[in-house]
Amino acid sequence: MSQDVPEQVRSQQAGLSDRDPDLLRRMYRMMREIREFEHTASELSSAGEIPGPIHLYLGQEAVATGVSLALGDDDVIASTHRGHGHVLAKGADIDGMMAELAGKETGLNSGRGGSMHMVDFSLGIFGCNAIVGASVPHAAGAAFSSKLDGDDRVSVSFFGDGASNQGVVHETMNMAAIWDLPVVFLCENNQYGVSTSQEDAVAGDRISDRAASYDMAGETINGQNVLEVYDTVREAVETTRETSRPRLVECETYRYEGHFSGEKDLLRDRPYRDEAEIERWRDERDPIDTFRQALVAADVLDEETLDGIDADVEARIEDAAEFALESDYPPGDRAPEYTYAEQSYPDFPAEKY
Ligand SMILES: Cc1ncc(C[n+]2csc(CCOP(=O)(O)OP(=O)(O)O)c2C)c(N)n1
Repeated sequence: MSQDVPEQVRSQQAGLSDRDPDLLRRMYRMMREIREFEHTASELSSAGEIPGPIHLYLGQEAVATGVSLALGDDDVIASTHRGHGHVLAKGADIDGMMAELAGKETGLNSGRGGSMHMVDFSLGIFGCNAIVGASVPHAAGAAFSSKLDGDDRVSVSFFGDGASNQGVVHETMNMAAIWDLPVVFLCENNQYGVSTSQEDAVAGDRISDRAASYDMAGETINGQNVLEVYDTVREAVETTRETSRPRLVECETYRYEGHFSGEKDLLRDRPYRDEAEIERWRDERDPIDTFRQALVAADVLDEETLDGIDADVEARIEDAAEFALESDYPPGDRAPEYTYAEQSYPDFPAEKY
């Protein structure tokens, strides 16, 4: 391998030809789908077609992709305010997601939830969440229920570097360790919590070091390398499934866009991070570009095939946007529907718990 090949490409190229080509194709396609979905969502948001703010996942595609492909269909995820990528990768309907963002009746949650409240229990998607850190107890709760039910589902909670400082995260890790819950705590360290650098907000060198306090394994990996995320999380999930011991995985990643869709207007001339820093991550460590270069260099997929996937993905997301725009809003008098529960857990097997 030439010394001119950037490290981020070289590390992904090693051993590529021994891997399942179908899995590699799925990884590439999934990352492209997330990126295209987010670009389109951003355009729709700027055009006023999406009510409320959205938090884009651009730059972090390798994490959602690597994690989801390492999970079984029945495994559970609990997501954050930056959840589109997680939900898409776990298999949610793309049309339904786009329509949900636009607040339409055809949306994944009938347009009542929007960007930060997408849920699909049938796919093990236990919801995105606007409360920072809340995905962590939710995933642990799902893991507790798996344990009581005696099934072998593992739950994954996505949370950020900012959330890693929340009390509820630490309480939950402690409880998960005491109760032997099958949960993987998946920290996406994208370097910032709103405008605060994790360097200024997180004590210690690594968030994963905190795992030791809760008697569980913890590691920090390169979240821009989809193969590394997949391998690490697969191993973590399978060990957790076998032992019912929780684990902590920290993925180092980066968000390209602002904290939320309205950030530019809010900040004006007071940036909290350097443009050069953003460019460096984009140029040297982009998860999709570097993976593509590695696939081509290793002769696993050629440019033409990859261009074909790109075109296919673009058409699919365009269709989803059209579907969302052409769908109807719920009629005003039906807006409160699904907002309040009409009955509570009629089938709840109280005697079991
Ligand atoms: C309990 C709580 N505190 C504060 C907020 C406001 N808030 C929304 S997102 C965010 C930063 C979260 O940072 P991080 O966990 O690193 O996730 P990222 O946005 O980087 O994906 C904050 C403070 C909130 N929504 N909930």
